[in-house]
Amino acid sequence: MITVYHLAVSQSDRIVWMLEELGVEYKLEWFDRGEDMLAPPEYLALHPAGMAPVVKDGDKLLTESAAILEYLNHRYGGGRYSVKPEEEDYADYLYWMHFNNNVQSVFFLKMALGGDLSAQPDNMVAKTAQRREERYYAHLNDYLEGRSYLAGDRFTCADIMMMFNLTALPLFGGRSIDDLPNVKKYVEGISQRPAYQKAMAIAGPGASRPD
Ligand SMILES: N[C@@H](CCC(=O)N[C@@H](CS)C(=O)NCC(=O)O)C(=O)O
Repeated sequence: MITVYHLAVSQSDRIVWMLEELGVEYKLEWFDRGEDMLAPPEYLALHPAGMAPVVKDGDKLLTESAAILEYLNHRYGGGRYSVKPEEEDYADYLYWMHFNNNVQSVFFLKMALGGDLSAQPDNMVAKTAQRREERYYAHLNDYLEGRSYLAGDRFTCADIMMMFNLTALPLFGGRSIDDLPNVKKYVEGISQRPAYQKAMAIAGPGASRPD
């Protein structure tokens, strides 16, 4: 049995979503953040990395959401939500799987700098973060023109990696997508997936600890 150690609210909602897409049985263990908004000591005790998501499959503990998605998809889904090296969209798949790192690093810089990057024109770090934020999101919006998915014309793990950034980060001061029509349309389309809706009801930003 797979156990998902879910920290609320966190990127571990991606893992619940993947498992719902795959129709694989799992157990969810719920952890609330401490008053400092960080993972509590019980969560840190699960794994040396101490970061959500943490997943257990048999005796194996896994962290890093992109790695866990690939693991689950290949082990339990025959790899159907990945793109193979010989397929045309392989490079796009890899690129968008890793794009998460860019968006997350800009988000944390923005938080560390007080949330308004434009207010600090003489701060080189704020300038860099602002330029990166604008360019990354503009690039995503341009790329999504006429597309429903990130890698080719089918749903993949890259879409699972992306959605948290577009839907959850704005709730905590991350860049809004309201002025990005292609991104908004993409989010609306992916949000229709029954597995997404079920996963968000269980472990998304609006979910609460099960009884
Ligand atoms: N690259 C990691 C990022 C994990 C991460 O940043 N997790 C955050 C939650 S979204 C966390 O554990 N925060 C609580 C803490 O650091 O105490 C992944 O994709 O799994």
